[in-house]
Amino acid sequence: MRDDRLASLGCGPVSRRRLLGGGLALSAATFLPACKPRMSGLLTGADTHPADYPTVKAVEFMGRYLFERTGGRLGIKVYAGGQLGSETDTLEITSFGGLDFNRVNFAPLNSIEPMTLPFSLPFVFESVAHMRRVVDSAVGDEVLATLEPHGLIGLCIYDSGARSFYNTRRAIRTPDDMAGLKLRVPASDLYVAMVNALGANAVPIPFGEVYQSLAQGVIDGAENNWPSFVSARHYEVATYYSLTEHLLTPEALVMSKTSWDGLSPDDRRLVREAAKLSVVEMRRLWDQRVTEAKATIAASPVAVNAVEKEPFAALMRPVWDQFITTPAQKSVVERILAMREG
Ligand code: BDP
Repeated sequence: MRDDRLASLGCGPVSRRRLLGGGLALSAATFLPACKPRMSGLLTGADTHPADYPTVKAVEFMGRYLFERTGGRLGIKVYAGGQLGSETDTLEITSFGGLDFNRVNFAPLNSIEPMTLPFSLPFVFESVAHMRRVVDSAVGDEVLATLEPHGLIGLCIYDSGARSFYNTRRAIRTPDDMAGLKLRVPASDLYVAMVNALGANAVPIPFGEVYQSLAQGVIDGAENNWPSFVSARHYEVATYYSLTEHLLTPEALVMSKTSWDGLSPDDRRLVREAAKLSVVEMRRLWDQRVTEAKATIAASPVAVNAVEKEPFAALMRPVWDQFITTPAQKSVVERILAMREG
């Protein structure tokens, strides 16, 4: 992250060595912010998506709610478009208190907390309705609560539709069509294993670098939902979108525990209330956005093809056993499956 942006967040750069010297284990960032807690005023948020994306709009909705309810004492400024860095980097910054809110996919949370893995399993959710039922149940709250020891307060869960494969080379109809393709995945070992299990080569790259990597031929494709495929302009270069719909992994809105601890009990209740209401707003915006994205693709040169999902599911199934190993994870998976209709 650029120093002037950190400064605007009230942060000064601290060297990695100083932090490590202080006994902290860091992975990605060389410089991390040392920030004053902001218990009131304009709270900050990060999102990898552009300013008009439903997740950004939902958090801004939350900010307006807080602003109105506190007579202007609290508000949220969302730094959209990945301007503060990749989700992995901004999560680290959030857990150290350099950002107040962060909206991320569950994928980067997989490497932080194993209890987030059940939501990222291929074909675990049978439909959007099933995913919503699960995240609205106690399971959603329990999984969010597992983030607290990592310095993150899980506030709510947003939709992310179904992820499908797209690429620059050919329509994917059967797993054989995946052979040898270099496919971008988010920073999650589960995604790497899942894509490699299909015979492709998984390449973990931050979301913000995918367009360029596709355009330069560094990768052949990626996988994502309709709205991301369109808003990140990946469809301009990857003209085959194959409806594998292998993941219905949702998104999480988290708050820095440092910032949370600085709030009064009343403000905490208000933040939770605002987050809950933002889910309703997000789903409304999301459903609209999916319809718009499909229309954009229908009017573009992209070839969309249906896929028989069973052979993909069968090859991906072993990753369930590879990544779901503890009784607590198994119990979450069982509860997810028990909420299926079919
Ligand atoms: C999108 C998610 C975003 C992720 C991105 C990805 O909304 O949070 O960063 O996928 O693939 O669907 O990295």
